[in-house]
Amino acid sequence: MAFSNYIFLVILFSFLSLLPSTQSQLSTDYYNKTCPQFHNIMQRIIADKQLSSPTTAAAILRVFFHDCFVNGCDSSILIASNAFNKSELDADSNLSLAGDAFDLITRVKTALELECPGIFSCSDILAVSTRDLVVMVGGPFYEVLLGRKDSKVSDPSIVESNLPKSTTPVSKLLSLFFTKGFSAEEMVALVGAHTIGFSHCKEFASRIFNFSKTSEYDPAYNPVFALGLRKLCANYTIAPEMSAFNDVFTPGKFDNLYYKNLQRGLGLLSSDQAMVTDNRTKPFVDLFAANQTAFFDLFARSMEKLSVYKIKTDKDGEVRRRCDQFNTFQT
Ligand code: HEM
Ligand SMILES: *[C@@H]1O[C@H](CO)[C@@H](O)[C@H](O)[C@H]1NC(C)=O
Ligand SMILES: *[C@@H]1O[C@H](CO)[C@@H](O)[C@H](O)[C@H]1NC(C)=O
Ligand SMILES: *[C@@H]1O[C@H](CO)[C@@H](O)[C@H](O)[C@H]1NC(C)=O
Ligand SMILES: *[C@@H]1O[C@H](CO)[C@@H](O)[C@H](O)[C@H]1NC(C)=O
Ligand SMILES: *[C@@H]1O[C@H](CO)[C@@H](O)[C@H](O)[C@H]1NC(C)=O
Ligand SMILES: *[C@@H]1O[C@H](CO)[C@@H](O)[C@H](O)[C@H]1NC(C)=O
Ligand SMILES: CC(=O)N[C@H]1CO[C@H](CO)[C@@H](O)[C@@H]1O
Repeated sequence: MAFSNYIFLVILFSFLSLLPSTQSQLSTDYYNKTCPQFHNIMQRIIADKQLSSPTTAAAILRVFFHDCFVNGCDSSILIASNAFNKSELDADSNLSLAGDAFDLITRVKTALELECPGIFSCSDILAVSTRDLVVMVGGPFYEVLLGRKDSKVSDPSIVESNLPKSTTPVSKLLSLFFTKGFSAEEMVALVGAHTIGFSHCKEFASRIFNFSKTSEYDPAYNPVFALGLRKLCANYTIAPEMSAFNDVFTPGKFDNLYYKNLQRGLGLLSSDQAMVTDNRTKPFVDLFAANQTAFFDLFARSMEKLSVYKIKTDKDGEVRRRCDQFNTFQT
């Protein structure tokens, strides 16, 4: 009797350890006892930062996306390279991730370390800051579950294959998002993040200069828009910081104009514009262009999903003391 109970327990325990424990450990109350003031502290710093640097919201939204898509939302993107090791930040695709995002995380982390040392993970800071800034610029609210741990690795060699490029064709974009469990509709909603922020000229230069034998610029562009971009980017090879807004009409506001732009040939990147031509993505572009509520609902749900993608738990993570370094390398 005792023996069979023992067997039963052993079986039960080995069964439990097979369950995906990652998500069940997250909760909105995770820091209620250990760091109850965290949200007040964060909100003050986030609001100050966004008001003084209005590019912060877009910067952090993109950094969050890049963090999550490369082996999960675990702050591996925040690790700085050192003389011995390269980190994700060294990979080509990270080129031009805006410094405002990293600055904000450092400020929040410093304040939270004073309030509740060693408690609050950088991954949770990144997830909550992203949500708060999306809301601040007019986007939808969504719940962010808490309790992520920070990664102990940051590998530049896996960045390239996990992130989309402006030149990636729709089929490849779809398969990239499918592999990570996102549908075509969710992909189109997430890319709606391009309703804020900007892109450097080099990301769309091939669409506006020497496009083909018969056309100087991509005929998918609205001609007036294309000529404006050609002027703006005329010197981009000697002034690589030259950039254009992703949403030409309301670049600082989170709304559905991005999708209306695509319908009028005002999609900045080739990957943007292609979504309105491909019949697997076009229905969703049309839906979100016609109905902002539908866009906001789906964006919020997709961000909730993205925010828990491949998160780390106790075994494979830690709470970093500094967001840009693993604890092992800190003095
Ligand atoms: C189809 C997939 C996507 C492609 C090909 C793509 C590509 C790009 C490129 C090339 C830039 C310009 C970077 C620069 O020049 O500095 C950019 C900017 C941006 N991307 Fe994406 N992206 C995609 C999906 C997403 C998703 C899913 C999000 C977030 C949920 C996102 C958020 C942003 C933001 C906010 C910016 C502006 C950054 C800033 O102003 O600092 N993107 N994207
Ligand atoms: C945790 O704190 C939040 C915000 O103060 C509150 O809304 C929630 O009810 C708390 N949860 C628990 C279990 O105490
Ligand atoms: C470099 O990375 C390797 C593998 O992740 C790690 O074992 C090593 O300790 C790291 N060294 C430094 C100085 O960061
Ligand atoms: C376009 O191509 C021509 C000939 O190949 C070249 O002389 C010119 O510099 C190119 N223009 C741009 C903007 O790259
Ligand atoms: C490009 O450079 C030329 C020469 O330096 C300058 O006259 C012109 O104003 C610049 N154009 C733009 C759009 O920056
Ligand atoms: C898209 O178009 C292709 C070819 O025109 C067709 O074979 C396919 O069934 C269409 N797919 C959808 C989802 O409409
Ligand atoms: C817009 O989308 C929302 C959410 O999906 C839906 O409830 C609403 O009926 C739609 N409005 C119109 C005018 O179709
Ligand atoms: C923000 C940041 O550190 N970005 C880095 C991305 O990678 C390039 C190298 O390809 C670095 O030069 C950037 O500093």
